[in-house]
Amino acid sequence: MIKTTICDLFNIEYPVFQGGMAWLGTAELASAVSEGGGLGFIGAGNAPAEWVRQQIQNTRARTSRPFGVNVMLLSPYAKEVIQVVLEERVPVVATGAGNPGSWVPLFKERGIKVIPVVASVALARRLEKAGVDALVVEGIESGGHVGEITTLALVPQVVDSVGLPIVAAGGIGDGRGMAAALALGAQGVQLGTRFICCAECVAHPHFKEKILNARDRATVVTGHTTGHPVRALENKMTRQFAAMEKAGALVSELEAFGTGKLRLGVIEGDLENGSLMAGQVAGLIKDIKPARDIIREIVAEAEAVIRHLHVLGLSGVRA
Ligand code: TUI
Repeated sequence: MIKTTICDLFNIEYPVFQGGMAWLGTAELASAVSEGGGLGFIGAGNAPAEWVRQQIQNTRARTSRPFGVNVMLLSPYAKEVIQVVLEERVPVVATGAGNPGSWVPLFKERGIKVIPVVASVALARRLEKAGVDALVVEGIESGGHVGEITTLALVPQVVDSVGLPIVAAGGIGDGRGMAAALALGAQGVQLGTRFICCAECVAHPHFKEKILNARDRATVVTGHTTGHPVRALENKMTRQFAAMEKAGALVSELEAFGTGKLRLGVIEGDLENGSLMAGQVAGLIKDIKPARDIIREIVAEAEAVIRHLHVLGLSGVRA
């Protein structure tokens, strides 16, 4: 079985993380992934701090294994969510959509592991100096808020720029993707879209089905004019958003239009009017199964790929 420094650092069996998805990274999913030997994350998204506390307590009731909370730094509740993470002494904190640098000492003082998500070498370098434990390096293939660089190009550039363990994210949906990430110098992978299609995920069944039926070009990125581009499955909502942007809508108008749309899509299952954030690997996903089986299958497939490359004398894996 693939073991890397990520397993030792986070006290987990397999170096497979679940992305902390807003609305979907609940106690059900996070505990299932952690129980399956990976690292599950509660996705704080724009949720109030007390919702996050409840999810932390529910996760603890379901698993004694390590888990994390992903703090979305654009959230109006980010400060209060961080307070809850500190009070509850969650084992791991991840962050998205911003620079968590000033918070790092507070987490470290309480023995909380810090693994921010970055989409650039510059932020990776800054956060290494701030004392984080590891980095999730996320490419533009991912769902939700995206950077500008592909995983294939970004991961090796960050690997060459910092001395921290790296978890690759964006565009990884199976064991071939995991093997590729390890070949680029990452020591682990984070998957979001693949875990939407797992039995324990609270996503609406119609949303899961839409992912199963998706093709390679099913997603689009909107929101460049807001400064916060977002990848989602193309639908009426993304077409309306794009039309508003083209017509020169104000950021405040776009934000007002977007409010509540993620829940409408992924929880209520309104496939036309809701936002269906998902990554480019949507077209790769063909079944729904328990998180434990997804993790085992990905790791076993990655091992088979790496063995095959060794047989061919082609392996460049630095695990
Ligand atoms: O954060 C994510 N993915 C997300 S957050 C989210 S909720 C949301 N909804 C609407 C609009 C925006 C967000 C849905 N999906 N991934 C991690 C990630 N972080 N990707 C890119 C970044 C990032 C981008 C710029 C991190 C830092 C950054 O710059 C910070 C700085 O100060 O340099």
